[in-house]
Amino acid sequence: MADVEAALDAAGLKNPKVREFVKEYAELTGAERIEVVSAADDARLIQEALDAGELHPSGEGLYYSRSYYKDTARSEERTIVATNNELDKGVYNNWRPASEMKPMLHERMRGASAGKTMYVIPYLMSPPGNALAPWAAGVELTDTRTVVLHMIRMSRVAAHFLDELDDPDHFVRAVHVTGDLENLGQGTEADQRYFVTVADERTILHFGSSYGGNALLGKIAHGLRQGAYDGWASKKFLAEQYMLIGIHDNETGKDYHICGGFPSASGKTNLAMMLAPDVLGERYHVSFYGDDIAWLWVDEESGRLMGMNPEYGVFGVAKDTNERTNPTALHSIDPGTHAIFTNVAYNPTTGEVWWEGRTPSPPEEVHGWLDWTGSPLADRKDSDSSPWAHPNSRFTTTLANVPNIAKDFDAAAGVPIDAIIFGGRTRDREPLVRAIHDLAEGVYDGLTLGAEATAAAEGKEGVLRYDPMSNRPFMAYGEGDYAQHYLDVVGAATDQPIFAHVNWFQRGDDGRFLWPGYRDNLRPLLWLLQLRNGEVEGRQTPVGIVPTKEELNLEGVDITPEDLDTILSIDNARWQEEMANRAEHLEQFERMPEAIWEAHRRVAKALEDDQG
Ligand code: GTP
Ligand code: SPV
Ligand code: MN
Repeated sequence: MADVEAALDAAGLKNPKVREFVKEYAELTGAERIEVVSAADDARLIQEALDAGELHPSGEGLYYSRSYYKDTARSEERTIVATNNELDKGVYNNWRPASEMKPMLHERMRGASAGKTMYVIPYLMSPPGNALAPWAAGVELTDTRTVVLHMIRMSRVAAHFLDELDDPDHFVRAVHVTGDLENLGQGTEADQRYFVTVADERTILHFGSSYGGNALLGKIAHGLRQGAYDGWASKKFLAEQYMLIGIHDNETGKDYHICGGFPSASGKTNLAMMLAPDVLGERYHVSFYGDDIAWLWVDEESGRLMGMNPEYGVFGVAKDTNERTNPTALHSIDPGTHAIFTNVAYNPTTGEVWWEGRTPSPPEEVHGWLDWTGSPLADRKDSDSSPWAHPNSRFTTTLANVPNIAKDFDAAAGVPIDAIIFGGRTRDREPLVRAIHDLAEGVYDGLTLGAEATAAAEGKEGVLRYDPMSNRPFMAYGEGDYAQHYLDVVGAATDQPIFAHVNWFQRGDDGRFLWPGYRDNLRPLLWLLQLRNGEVEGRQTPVGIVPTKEELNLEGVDITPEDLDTILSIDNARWQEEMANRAEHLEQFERMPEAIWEAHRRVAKALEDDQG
C-alpha cells in the first residue's frame, strides 16, 4: 500500500480536503505508489514514458503515442451525468441517480490500480485570478502516465492552486482509472466502461479508457460538463464547446472577439488558428484564445459579456492538417515544442509521422512505416484501403506554442464578446453565413444546430443529427433549463453580441465543397462585424441577414459565380421541411422557454410569408 501522507508531504500539498480525497481513492484503487505531479515534472515523466515504450521519439522534442485500438474516441453512450435530483434529467445527458452510479463506479475501480502508480494532478481550468477561477480548481487522479503528460499540456498543473482556495473544499474531484483495456467489451452488450460526472457533488469518475476526453478530466468532463452544471447552479456562467478568437483591424486599431460552437471535428481549431488570406493580411490579424472550450459570464463592472478559454493547450484533429489548410497548426507542433501525436502513422526508423491530408499522397517509400495500429504498411494487402492514421488521430501542444496565440491569452480579465457563431457540417440548406440580432432567435438557432456526425465520437460518420450549441455530448442538465440559463446570462449583458450561423461545408452534387473554407472563413466573419457596426446592411431573409455579393470581400477567392449564388441563397422549400423537424426536435425538451417557441414560430411564419 502506498504511503499517501508521505507523498503528499513531499509535494507540500497541504489542503486537508485534497489529502482526504487522495487517501480515499488510493485505498479504493489499491495503487502501489502515489506521486503528486506539476508541470515542472514534464521532462522527467517524458523520459520515463520513452523508457517504458509508452511514447516514441518523433524527431527533436516531439513524441508519438498509440492508444489501444478499441480506445480511440469519446463514447457518448457510456457517458453519464449523475445527480441526486431527477429534475436534472435531460434528453442528452444520459442522467442516472448518483446513488446508483457512484457505487457502480467504485466497484469497478476497486483494486483496479494494484501495482500501479496513482498520479495526483492538481490543476486549474482558467487563467489565474479570473472571475470564474473559484469553479476552475480540480484534482485528477490517474493511473496512466501519458494522461499526466497530456494534462500538463492541456491545463495549468501546480499544487499551489489547491492550497490557495478560499474554500478548501471547493475543487472538482476527478478520478480516472484505466482498467484492463483488452477485456472491457468496448462497444458490445457487455461494455464495462463508464464515464460519469456526479455533477451536484462535483465528482468525476471515469473508468475504461485512456483516450482524450474520456481520460483528460480537466478538459471535457470538468471544462464542459461540470463547468456547465456549476455555471447553472451558481447562475453565473456558461461553459460551452466554443472556439474563441480575436480579430485586430490595423486600419481602425479596433479589436473584436468572436466565440462560437461547431460540433466535434467541425472546424473550431482551424478557425482559431486562421491566418488572414494574403490580400487581407496587412489589415487584419486573427489571434488565438481558445479552440475547444469557452466559459462566458457578465463582468459586474462593465456589464459586458466576457469570455475566456479554461484550457492551456490544444488537442487538435490531425486529419487534413497541412501547409495550405493550417500552417499555424503545423508550427505549433514544430521540433522542440514537446508536442505529442496520438494514433497517426509512424516510422520508427526516421521518427516521422504522417496522417491523411498531411501531404497529397502518403510517403512513397512505404517500407518502415507503421499504420496507427502499429502494423507495418509494407505487409498490407493491396485490397486494404483503410487509412494510415485513425480519422480521430490528434496532436497535443500547449497554447504558448501556437504562433498566433493572443498576447493576453493568460490574462485574468478575459475578453469582451462581440459575436457568437454556430456552424456544423451541413451539405445543403445552410448558407455561408446568416446573421441574427435577436437574442432569443440566436439561442433558438443554436439549439437547432444540425450537423453530420464525425469521427470524434464512436458512431456513424455523415449522418445528420441535431447538436444544440455543439454541446450535445457535453450537456449537463435539462435542455429547457439550459436554454433559459443561456437567455439569462447573455441577456444580462449591456452590449448584446450579434449571433450568426455559418457553414463552410456546403457541397455540390458532385460532393465537392462549394466554399474554399479555411483562411477564407475570415471573410464572412469580417462581414458579420461590419454588420454589427452598421457598416453594411445585408439582405434580410426569413432565417436571418445574408450578405450581398458586393458586401462580401471576395478578392482572390476561388469560387464560381454559380456556387457563390448557391451559398448565399435560401432555399425556402428546404427550410420549410426543416422547420417541421425542428418543431419535433424542440418538443422533446422539458421546460423549453416560451421565448424559444416564439422565435421558432416567427421564423416559420416569415418563411411562409416569403414563399410567394
Ligand atoms: P474537436 O477538437 O473534435 O472539437 O474539433 P474541431 O471543431 O476543433 O475541428 P478541427 O478544426 O480540428 O477540424 C476538423 C476537421 O475539419 C479537420 O480535418 C479540418 O481539416 C476540417 N476543416 C476545418 N475547417 C474547414 C473548412 O473551412 N473547410 C473544410 N472543407 N474542412 C475544414
Ligand atoms: C471533441 O471530441 O470535441 C474533442 C476531443 O475536443 S475530446 O477531448 O476527445 O473530447
Ligand atoms: Mn471538442
